[in-house]
Amino acid sequence: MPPPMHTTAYIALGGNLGDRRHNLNEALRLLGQQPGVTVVRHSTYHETDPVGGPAGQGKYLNAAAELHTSLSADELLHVLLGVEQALGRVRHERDGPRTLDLDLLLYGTEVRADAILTLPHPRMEERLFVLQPLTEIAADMVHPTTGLSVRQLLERLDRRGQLAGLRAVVTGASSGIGQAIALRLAAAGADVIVHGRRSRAALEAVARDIAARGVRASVLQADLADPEQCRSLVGSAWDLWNGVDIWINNAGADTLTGAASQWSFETKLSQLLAVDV
Ligand code: PH2
Ligand code: MG
Ligand code: MG
Repeated sequence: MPPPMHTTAYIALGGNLGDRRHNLNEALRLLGQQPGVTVVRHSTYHETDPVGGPAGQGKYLNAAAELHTSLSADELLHVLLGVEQALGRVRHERDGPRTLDLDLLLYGTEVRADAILTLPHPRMEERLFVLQPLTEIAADMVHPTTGLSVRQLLERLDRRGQLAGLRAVVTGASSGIGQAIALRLAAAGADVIVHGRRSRAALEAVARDIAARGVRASVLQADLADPEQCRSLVGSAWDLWNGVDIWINNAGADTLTGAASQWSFETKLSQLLAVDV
C-alpha cells in the first residue's frame, strides 16, 4: 500500500505562564494524538526574553516542531487552536502572556495571505525565538517567499541586530545623549524617528547617520512644553510607520546654560516639569 499523502508543516510553540515545560510537553503529546497529525521531531526548549507585549511579563519557553499531516492548512490551524484551548489559553491583550501559543509557520511550500491565515508566518523571519529552535530541526529547509534557508534567515537576523524591525522614537535627539541613543538603536537594527524642537539641520544630520546604518530614519519637530504639540508628535510618529515599539523620553529642558541659567527657580521648575514630565 502506498504511504498516505501528507504535507510537512512546521510550527512554533511558546508560552510564559504556568508550568511552561509541562505545557510544551503536553502540546506535543496532544498534537501527536490528533487524527491526521504526526509529530516527526521537535527542537529543544529555549528560554527567551519576551518580545513585545506588556512590561513585566515572564520569560518564554519556545520550541519548534515538524509535523506530517494529511489535514489541510485550515484544518491544521483549527487543531492548533484546539490544543491551545485544551492547555488553558485565554486571549486578553495582543502579545500578552499565555500558557501556550501554537503558530503555523509553514505548510509545505504554500503561500497565502487571507483573513484566516498567512503562510509562511509573516513574522517568522524577524523572530530569534522562532528561528533558533527551527534551525535545530530544519536548518536547510528553504523558506518559500524569501528563497533563503532557515539557517540563512537566522544568520541574516543575527547580522541585522536584536532590534531589527522595531520602530523607535527618541525625543531630544539632535545632540548629546539623545543623539547617541538614536544611533545606538539604529546600530542594533531599529528604525528611528529623531525628535527635536529647534534645529532641523542638526536633526537631519542625525537622521542621515541613522540611515547610513541601513535602517529607516525620520525627523519630527515639536515643542514638548506644549501639550498640543506633544499630542501631534505622538500621532505623527505613530502614523509614519504604522506604530511605535520603542519610545525614549530623553528630551529635557536646559535650565543650566544660556539665558535659562538666569531664570528664577520657579520658572526653571515649571519649564522642567513642562518639558521633562
Ligand atoms: N510570542 C509572541 C510575542 N512575543 N516572545 C517570546 N520570547 N516568545 C514568544 O513565543 C512570543 C514572544 C506572540 O505570539
Ligand atoms: Mg505567536
Ligand atoms: Mg498564535
